[in-house]
Amino acid sequence: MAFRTLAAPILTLTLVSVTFLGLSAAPPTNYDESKVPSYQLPDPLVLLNGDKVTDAKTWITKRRPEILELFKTQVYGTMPAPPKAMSFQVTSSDKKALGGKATRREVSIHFTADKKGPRLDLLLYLPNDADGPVPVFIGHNFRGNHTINADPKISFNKGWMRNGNGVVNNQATEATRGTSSSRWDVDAILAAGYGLVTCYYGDIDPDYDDDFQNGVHPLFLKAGQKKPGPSEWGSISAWAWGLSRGLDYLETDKDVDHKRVAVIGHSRLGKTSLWAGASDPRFALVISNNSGCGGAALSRRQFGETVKVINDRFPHWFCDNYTKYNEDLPSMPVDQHMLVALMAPRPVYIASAQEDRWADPRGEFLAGLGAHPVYRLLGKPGLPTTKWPGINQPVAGTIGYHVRSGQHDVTSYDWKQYILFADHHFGHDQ
Ligand code: GTR
Repeated sequence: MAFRTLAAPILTLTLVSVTFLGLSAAPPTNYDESKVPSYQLPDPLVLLNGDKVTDAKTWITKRRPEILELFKTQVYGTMPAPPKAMSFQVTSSDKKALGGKATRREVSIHFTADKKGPRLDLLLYLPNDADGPVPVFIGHNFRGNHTINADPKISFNKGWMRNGNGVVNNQATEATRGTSSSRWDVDAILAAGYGLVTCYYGDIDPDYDDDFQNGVHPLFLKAGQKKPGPSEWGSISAWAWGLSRGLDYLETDKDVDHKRVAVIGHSRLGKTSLWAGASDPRFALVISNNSGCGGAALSRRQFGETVKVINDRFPHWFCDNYTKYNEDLPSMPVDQHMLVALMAPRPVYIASAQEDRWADPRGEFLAGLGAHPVYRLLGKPGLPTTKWPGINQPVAGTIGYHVRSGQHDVTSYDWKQYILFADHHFGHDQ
């Protein structure tokens, strides 16, 4: 079948004759490169009917929509249109934030007319010394807006909070203020002339499996429907949808250049930023930080976390159809290089961490490489190397990549690369 052809000869580099797929239904976590099973990636430039895509028009009008539809119905689940009753409420705007260098703005996005329904609270920091509308980074945070900076005036989130990976209906305490600040280099972002927009992913959908009884999902159930259908949105789609609603607001904010919005996320929220960038072309630049399985990492490598493991542990993240591939990856019509390819021709940055083997750093690089032919078809440089770069040696074309030393995390080193990448593509450095 067409989608079982190899995407590019370079991807055969990882192919080895050892196949452990048949030995056991649930193989142990593999961290041994020599035990990566033999696999063939679907070719992003071959239509499901077998026709080769040789021009940009066919990519744009036929193959891209086909791949997008496959990710919607087979992986993350379809998303609804924004609710008609959606409204934006600027709840505060203070020019004296962070010692006077930024404006802190808070905005509630209401999804229902009565304002009692679920809502998404955005926190914006915009540099005060800007000459006009500024480009921004937007991304969800894991533990509430009040955790991203020690600023005592950030509104406190009283909603559901996760506790580690456990399902705990835990309320944040004041002591959590600023506790995630190492992941949000607000000073570097502002100094480089960018704004930061962040929101708490739990506002959109608390991150545990409850058959979607809370968050935004119930707002969109059809009469008599109890939960989303097998091809309808799971939590990652809902979180991505929330980022698009954030962008809807940014389009109305005169201090933000909404044509230069970079979407960013870490880990499960890196999967989310990729899916947001793929499903909403208004995001001008896309950043995946350590997104791993179901994010940038190639699923067929089965290195670290696998599709089966992620579906078993987090049944709510993807649509139910995704479980069809738990034990049958060869039949999956996509792999994650095709998710990266959906960003083309827009710039996309994939970041790995050396010790984050669970997320398969090499597999994240190979997904970028697998997307490269699509960028080339569209006349963009794509990824400037076919060789997995060394530690702390970023490479950047229209696809950027680095593997940082250290663990699964977002650090100032990562932000430095994202800012340089955005500078280049947003014309800040010209
Ligand atoms: C892990 C999960 C990963 C990653 C991570 C996170 O438990 O297996 O896919 O998403 O959580 O989001 O922190």
